[in-house]
Amino acid sequence: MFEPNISSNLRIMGVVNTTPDSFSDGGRFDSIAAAVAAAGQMIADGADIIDIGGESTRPGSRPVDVDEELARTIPFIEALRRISDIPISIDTNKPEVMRAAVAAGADMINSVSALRDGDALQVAAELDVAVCLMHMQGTPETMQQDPRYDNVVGEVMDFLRERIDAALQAGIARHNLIVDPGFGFGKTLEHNLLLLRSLNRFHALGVTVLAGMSRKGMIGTILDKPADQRLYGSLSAAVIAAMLGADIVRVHDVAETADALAIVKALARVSS
Ligand code: 9MG
Repeated sequence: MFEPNISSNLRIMGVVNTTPDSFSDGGRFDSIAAAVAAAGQMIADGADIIDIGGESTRPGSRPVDVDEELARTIPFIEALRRISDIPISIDTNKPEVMRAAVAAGADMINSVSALRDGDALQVAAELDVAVCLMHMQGTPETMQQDPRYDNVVGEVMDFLRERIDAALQAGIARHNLIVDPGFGFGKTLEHNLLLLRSLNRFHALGVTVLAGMSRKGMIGTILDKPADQRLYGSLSAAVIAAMLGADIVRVHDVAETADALAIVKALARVSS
């Protein structure tokens, strides 16, 4: 019999990107105002964390330089911090951006390279904030070209175990660690589905578990629909992840996800 394993601390992370294609407008000031408005709406809709990124990690995307990433994210973090005390996550791999973001008011680092860049491990330890370590095979530019695994769940878990050990060795507290299998980051549809089926196994790693599938290619491939028509598929994926013990779901559609997860939370309140 299937028994759900619902987190007692299930949270929604709302995604706000500050890449130029995210907000079409005339200039930097307008885009900050638009991003703050988008984040404010997410907070009103039930977000528990806001994730802010200044470098796209979509398949095929190219890296941006540090000054550009700082210019896109730091004024936004400062502006959001002025209007809300919501936990803010900075989606970056760059140690300089991590430092500046935390100084501007961020509470968490979301590293899709699992702190493998430069002295990111040491910087994260020094900053003493929550850190998400995500699995990715390859880099965003090339990762979807021919991803291969012999045993995707085992290999992703081994990688995350190794990164947890590296983080602990660097002095990052275990209570600050979050792991994420990295749906869509160097994975075929089958790899993603195998990871989703096995999500409850990731709790054996002994830290918080985050899952992000919102609007991703895995949903688009199953439904044969473009990104703007993946809401119901994304909600289904969020509910499955929550039933399999995800503690944090990273999503674009906060209001709809909050309703979907309210049903999951109701289920957690009754025992079998
Ligand atoms: C930045 N980003 C895009 N997708 C993501 C995912 O699935 N997890 C995390 N932690 N970050 C992501």
